[in-house]
Amino acid sequence: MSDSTTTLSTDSTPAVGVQGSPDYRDGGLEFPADFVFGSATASYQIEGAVHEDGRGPSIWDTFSHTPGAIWNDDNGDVADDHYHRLDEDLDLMKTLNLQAYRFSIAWPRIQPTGRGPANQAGLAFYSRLIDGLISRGIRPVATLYHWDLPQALEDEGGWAARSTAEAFGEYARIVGEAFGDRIHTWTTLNEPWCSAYLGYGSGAHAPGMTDPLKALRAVHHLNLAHGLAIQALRGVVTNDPEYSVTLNLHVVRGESADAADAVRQIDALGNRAFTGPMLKGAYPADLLADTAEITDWSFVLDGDLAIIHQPLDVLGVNYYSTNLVRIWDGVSPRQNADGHKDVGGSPWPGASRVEFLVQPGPYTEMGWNIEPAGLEELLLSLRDEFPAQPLMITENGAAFDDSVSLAGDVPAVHDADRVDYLRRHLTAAHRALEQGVDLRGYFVWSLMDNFEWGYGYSKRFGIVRVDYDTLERLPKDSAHWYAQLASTNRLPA
Ligand code: GCO
Repeated sequence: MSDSTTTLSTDSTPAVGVQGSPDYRDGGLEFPADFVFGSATASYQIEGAVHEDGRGPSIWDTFSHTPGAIWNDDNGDVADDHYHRLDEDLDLMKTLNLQAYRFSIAWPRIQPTGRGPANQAGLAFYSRLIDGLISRGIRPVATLYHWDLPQALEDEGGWAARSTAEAFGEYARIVGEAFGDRIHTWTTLNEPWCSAYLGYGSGAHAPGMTDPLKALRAVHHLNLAHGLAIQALRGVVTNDPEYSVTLNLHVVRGESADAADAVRQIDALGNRAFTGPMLKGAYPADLLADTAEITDWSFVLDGDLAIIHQPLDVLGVNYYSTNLVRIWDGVSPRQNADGHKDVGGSPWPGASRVEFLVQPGPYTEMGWNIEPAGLEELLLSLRDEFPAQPLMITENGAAFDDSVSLAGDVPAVHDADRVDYLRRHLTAAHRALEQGVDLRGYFVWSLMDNFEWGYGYSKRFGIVRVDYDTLERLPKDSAHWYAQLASTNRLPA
């Protein structure tokens, strides 16, 4: 990995000035008094109750019930049963001293077919959640879309169709009218990269398609949906909320200086396809050129870029690990270690000459390399490219093969590897702060073990364990560690 070229944009500078312990295991670091510590979840991953109170089916219901699509044929029918355990989970958040909670609203609970009047029972559930957070002093951070598209909209073309973006604007208006007096931060989309490229390109996520043109159309319609949603929210809310979007930006490193073009292509598809229109009002020219054999992008209509280019109070950044790429020689077996479940299709339309190399460990249970320096590098490169843009880490965390220890008086989960992962990434975040990055907070993924998409319940990301037989919650050592951090703003020694 010497000579590594960097991340996010071809003109950004590699991270410099790394200080303190080289392994990022600093302790005792103080975070600013207004730095927010929270945790994150997503509706389909935790709620269950998929047939209740008028909820319509989503693409994840359909996909997870497709034999072979999910490990062990797991599905989210029950998940963590959060829908029925809302009060218990709110109390749990309070005992963990969380200052903010990032949750997502299931569109099919609000509009069962993605169109038409609001389902009052669906609104009532999230209203209880929001009020329960506020009464416990926890800031509500609401994501409008964490991948559970109403199936009826998929049947009309899903994100490959412009009409889905237009429907999303209307959904945002309904939710804004209902909760626009109480939400602290609105996040339009979670990781549109995954919705577009895993959903319509690789087929690893719902709706499970492998069509490069649809994937690129989805990129644009998700971007458009983001802009339409912010416009709709701004028109109806009555408090003074913050607006954001959450992106899974890719830290792309080249195997050698010769790999610069591979880095550039993945940076274009993975990062600038979203930051370009959202933060600069234009698609990058190299992205359009790289994908010219697939599409001429004529689905981008006059006026769309102005809609998408909305000022954001905060840019949400999800970070887990890095990517290492080079140009494939076309002869040796092509490596494909981009960290995503390989089900046949490619999540990188137009980048068939790029290969993703296996990186040095250690790894989490997802097989993702643990690289806290990548988080520091990402934050610095964002600062360099978008100096005026405040940032928030909206997801960071790790799956490990936890086990319950019955050795003490009470059962416990001694997840030292997760505590170490969190400490190292929070050290990286702190180093970025010291170098002038306007970083506002950190949300650990996840509050509790949950349905990890294509991997079902096999990967445990929670700081709270969920026993999937009894649905009991058990805070792991990492939860106690994080609770101390959240109450003191200081990394425990
Ligand atoms: C994502 C999603 C989460 C995942 C988490 C671990 O980032 O993919 O936001 O829903 O569960 O990232 O893969």
